[in-house]
Amino acid sequence: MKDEITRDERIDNLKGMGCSRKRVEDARFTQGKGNYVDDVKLDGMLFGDFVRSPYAHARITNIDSAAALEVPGVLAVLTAKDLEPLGLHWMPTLAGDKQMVLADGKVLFQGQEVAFVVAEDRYAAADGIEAVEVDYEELPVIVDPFESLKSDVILREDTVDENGRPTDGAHGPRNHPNHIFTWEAGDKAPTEEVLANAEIVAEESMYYHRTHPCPLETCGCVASMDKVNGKLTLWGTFQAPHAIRTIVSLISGIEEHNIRVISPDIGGGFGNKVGAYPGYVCSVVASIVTGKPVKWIEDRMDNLMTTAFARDYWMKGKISATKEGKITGLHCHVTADHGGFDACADPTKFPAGFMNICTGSYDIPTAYLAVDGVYTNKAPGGVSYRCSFRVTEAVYFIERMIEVLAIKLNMDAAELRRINFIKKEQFPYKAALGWEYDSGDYHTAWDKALKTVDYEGLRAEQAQRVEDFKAGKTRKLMGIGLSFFTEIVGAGPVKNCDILGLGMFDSCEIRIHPTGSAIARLGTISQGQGHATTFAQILASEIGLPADSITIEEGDTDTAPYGLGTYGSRSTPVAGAATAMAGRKIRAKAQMIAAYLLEVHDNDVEFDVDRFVVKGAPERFKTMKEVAFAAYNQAIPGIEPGLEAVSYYDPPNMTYPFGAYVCVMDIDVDTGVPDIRRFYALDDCGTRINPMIIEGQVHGGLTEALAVALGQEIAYDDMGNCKTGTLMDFFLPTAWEVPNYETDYTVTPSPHHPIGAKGVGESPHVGGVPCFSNAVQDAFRAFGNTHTNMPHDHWRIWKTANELGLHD
Ligand code: MCN
Ligand code: CUM
Repeated sequence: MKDEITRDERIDNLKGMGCSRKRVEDARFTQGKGNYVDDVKLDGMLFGDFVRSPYAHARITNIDSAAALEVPGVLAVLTAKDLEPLGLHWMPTLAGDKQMVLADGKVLFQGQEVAFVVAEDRYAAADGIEAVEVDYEELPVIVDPFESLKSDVILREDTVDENGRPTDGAHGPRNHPNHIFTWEAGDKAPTEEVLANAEIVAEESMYYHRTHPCPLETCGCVASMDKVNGKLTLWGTFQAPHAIRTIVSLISGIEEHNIRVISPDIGGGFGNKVGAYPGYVCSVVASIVTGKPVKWIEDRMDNLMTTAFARDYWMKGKISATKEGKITGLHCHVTADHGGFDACADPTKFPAGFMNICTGSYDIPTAYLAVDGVYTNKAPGGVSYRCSFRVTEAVYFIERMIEVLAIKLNMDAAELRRINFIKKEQFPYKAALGWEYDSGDYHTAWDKALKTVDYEGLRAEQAQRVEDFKAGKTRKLMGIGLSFFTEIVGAGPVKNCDILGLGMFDSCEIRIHPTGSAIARLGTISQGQGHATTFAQILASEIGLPADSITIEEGDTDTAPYGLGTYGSRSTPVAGAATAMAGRKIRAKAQMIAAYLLEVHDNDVEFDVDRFVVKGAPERFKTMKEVAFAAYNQAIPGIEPGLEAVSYYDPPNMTYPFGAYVCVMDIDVDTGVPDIRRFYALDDCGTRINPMIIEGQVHGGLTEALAVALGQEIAYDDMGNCKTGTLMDFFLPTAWEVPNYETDYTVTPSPHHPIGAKGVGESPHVGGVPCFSNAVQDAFRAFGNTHTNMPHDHWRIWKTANELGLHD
């Protein structure tokens, strides 16, 4: 048979890996046809909402629901007393702590859930909330973690024995009632020795402020208990639907096969939707009690004030080097403010996430890290916002320490990085704090970045600007922000990563239909990342059917294979690998079918783009489409009918994407307003599946990085009032603040991933925050600045200028 199209055209037709395939999900999103949780509307559906505490720390002496129950449309008011007999007034957190579902005698943060009002609609529920009378007795409030560790005030009475002494926590002994854990990595004594004897030591303390991902869609769910057949269906904004099913089963006692969890379209997750929230539990209970579906959807204030915050890390570092700038040691201590409950969502063995990647991209022989988790009167959470499990904090820390060291050495910060990078030939590289970096080529990326932006030229311009400023010719300073980051994504090997005992593998199941199209289901769930587009591309390349003929489905636990969900940029490293492996199983069977059809031995055919070809006889082939039909149409001796495969993939290691970012900024010293003139981002995420989607991820992550670095904060006053609970006070950047981003790449494939891909979703945020921050700090370097804390809003920048005497 003669080919009607060329091989290149056949490759193009697949829209496989490497193609900037347009996002298949956008047709419905841009036309208002998405199906979000709040779009789920069921017959007789009720609405539940919370009475929340106005106080950050108070004892509850009485709750009177009588008046609320008189409000037209209000059907029930649940309090901790109602949940207690069911054992549901507290729930386990993903961090091994427990959390009140509804206030059990006291509240620990402003906005804490006190009672759940169930009504016929949202308006009646709101009226009901107003009518619930709660008597509070105020208690002393602690919002500072350092104060907390010194205080006599015991925040969590459930964590002390009868003498008020702290009982052991999930991560070992605790040294104070308000202390949660100490977590260490590396070698303490040798590191201290290196630091004590070093030629140069730079020290700095920095605060990575509390922030919040603030997804467009807030958290919510619809619980529907079908009492006739005993099935509970739970629609929700879940980043990990299977894990939620297992947790709901464990805490409710409903058998897991009777629970169906569905994550429909999700309007952004960013880590905010990983954890389990009281709203889920209360909705389920309310549905069981009333026998009707119950919806709970946060409003913006609920979301900002009470669900998973990010960061709140106080980091103290020491870094040592030779006079020539070769780094010899790193010491880091973190005081981690976890709020009222430790509701972080890290793998079990990592209470401070992967903070021990804080040696960064540098060959640092000796290092030590200790993290102390602390309770305060703030909202719980901790792991969210494009963080890769605290990698954001780690990278901010090391990229600031490098700048501080450069100042101390009076050295160029780009050069200091270059001479300390882990070299290409050192990979796989075993870092001092335990990780084995799978691959990297940092020098190539760095040189490319610096060359593209004309780094030397920029420094010359900056020096001239300083002269001009001193001569009174300008009031604008110029900052050059550098950052080089290494991420650790793809949790993770089951041997060291689990959540609540569930190993962090992931999965893909593929069914090929007779006519040569397919459906693949995964254990992950897209929240905007475009999985339906990109996973089909992986498969197209693996099995030779066009991506346009492959449906990707995620998020329904009744149909999708068990997986641990989407966060920590793990979908590509783990589920993407499962997809490739399942595709290869399909191909292996298809090869046997093709060989049978071509009447040759299995080994005499080989796969080529979209077909199996007889070796040495390219005119003899069977296309994948033909093979698919044969799988259902012919009785092939020794081969079962059908063409399906499933893969559960346990990655041998994480993947280590990296990147080189440069930000050029002009700062008006009199107004404190920064003007981002240029932002260059080079990312290396290994094999690139869809360059356009990667670029979109980078644009989004950088914009969120800009937000965090330049103004966004969840701030509290001394009484524990959240000062930033609305979008009036919480900075969300718009097109107005966002610069044009230049993106670039290098490709260093992961050696252990079946297609060499590494994750990318969080990289731009992880690398972007220090880059923006370094740009601000660098503008003031010539005037004696070493470090100021984020967020660098106009006021704080102005204040820095003022303190440096630039307004005199
Ligand atoms: N990709 C690719 N080639 C690679 C790596 C990734 O084409 N080498 C594509 C993937 O196929 C996928 C996207 O890039 O379509 C992101 O993939 P990955 O890096 O594996 O990250 P996840 O899919 O696991 O997404 C999670 C990550 C996290 S943890 C946060 S937080 C975040 C982020 O994604 N939340 C997001 N990006 C987000 N983007 C949107 N729009 N919405 C969110 O909530
Ligand atoms: Cu840590 S934010 Mo993302 O992992 O969903």
